[in-house]
Amino acid sequence: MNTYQPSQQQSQSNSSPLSESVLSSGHNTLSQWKGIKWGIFRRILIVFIAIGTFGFLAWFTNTYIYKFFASNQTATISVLKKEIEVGVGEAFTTSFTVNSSQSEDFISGAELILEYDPIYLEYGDGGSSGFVPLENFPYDVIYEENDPTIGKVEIVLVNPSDKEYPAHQLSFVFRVREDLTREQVFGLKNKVHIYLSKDPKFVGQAGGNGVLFEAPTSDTVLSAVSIRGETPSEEAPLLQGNISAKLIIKTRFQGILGEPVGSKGPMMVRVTLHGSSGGSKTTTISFQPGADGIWTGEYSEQNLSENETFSIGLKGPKHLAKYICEAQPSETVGGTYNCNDKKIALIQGDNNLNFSNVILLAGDIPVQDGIIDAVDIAFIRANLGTTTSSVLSRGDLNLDGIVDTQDHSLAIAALGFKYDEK
Ligand SMILES: [Ca+2]
Ligand SMILES: [Ca+2]
Repeated sequence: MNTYQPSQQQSQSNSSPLSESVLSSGHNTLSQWKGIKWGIFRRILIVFIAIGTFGFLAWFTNTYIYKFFASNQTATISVLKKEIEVGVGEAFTTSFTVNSSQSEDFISGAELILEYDPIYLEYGDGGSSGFVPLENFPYDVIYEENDPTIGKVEIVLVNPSDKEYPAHQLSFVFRVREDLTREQVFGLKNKVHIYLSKDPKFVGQAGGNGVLFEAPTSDTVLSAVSIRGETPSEEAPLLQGNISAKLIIKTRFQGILGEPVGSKGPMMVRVTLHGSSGGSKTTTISFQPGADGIWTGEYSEQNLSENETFSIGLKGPKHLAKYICEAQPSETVGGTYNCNDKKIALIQGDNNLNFSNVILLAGDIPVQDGIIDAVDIAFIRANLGTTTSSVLSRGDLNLDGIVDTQDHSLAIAALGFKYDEK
């Protein structure tokens, strides 16, 4: 390093009024003052060099070294369920996972655009946001702008947790427009697509350092949606005979242990008789609550054949469908009863069918689609603490007059079974 030494001449020509007054007091004092002045200058110089060096290093590291070590990662998109079939007015979720190329990468934010056909589809299910928060993949919605005239959603998500996941699931709810005419549905020859627009941005970290993800450079089809024009086909009929059976069915619903506090009214349950001949018949029956948590529904069925035995399917208003093959079934663990036979013989007159030792799992809330999924869970989560009747009619699973964490826990518990029995 060059050491700067001021010459005698320079010092003299640069002498200030202050140094002149010192000069008059004698030569010894003058050289002392010069020494002090040079000391101060040297310290300032060192500080400046230090600041400059550190600043340069920080800039250099940030510009070159950092990017060299934290080279860009590739973010791949996997679509969870591309083919979707829904009816008019029905909601569905479209989901995908973002996988980073290294398992220890942590995706901390995403900025993406979804595109859909606004003639057939709506973003969201009537709520303010269409983003479906999932417990294991926490993201906060920072920005969400939906343009329903062109079918375009811009959304910015930030992961507030510091957990590292090898893949991140992102789910969004859409709905088939309720005002679709039959002509529009039948005129629809092709499926309706939802796209993740090209070049979505993902940012993240790996081992504490920033990582930039290279995302797909073309549009990705997230969902290919078929819209059902009509209700499912007619059931095949039961065998005809001359038995008039009165069915007295007792059942229990998951989470309801006694007399309901909130809605005391009947629970409307779809009861399906499946005959051994392959025919079936579905009737919606009202079930009345009892103080012991057992609900009873009664109805009569005419013209049954003595040559036929049955299984009985029950589908509660917020519940997964359950099939029962015997008059007095039981299970040791709620939700595990399972059967394939048709062993119930119905006789003339009263038939006591005590299904109360088999539980009907709760969680497929209205509008029901035969599955407990993110749409059901998200509705309950979004309405925790709510007591308004419109929300209770959908989300209050244990009928205690409030949608709260108990309902959430019930739905989560039933999530392990997830689907209607078929
Ligand atoms: Ca559902
Ligand atoms: Ca409740």
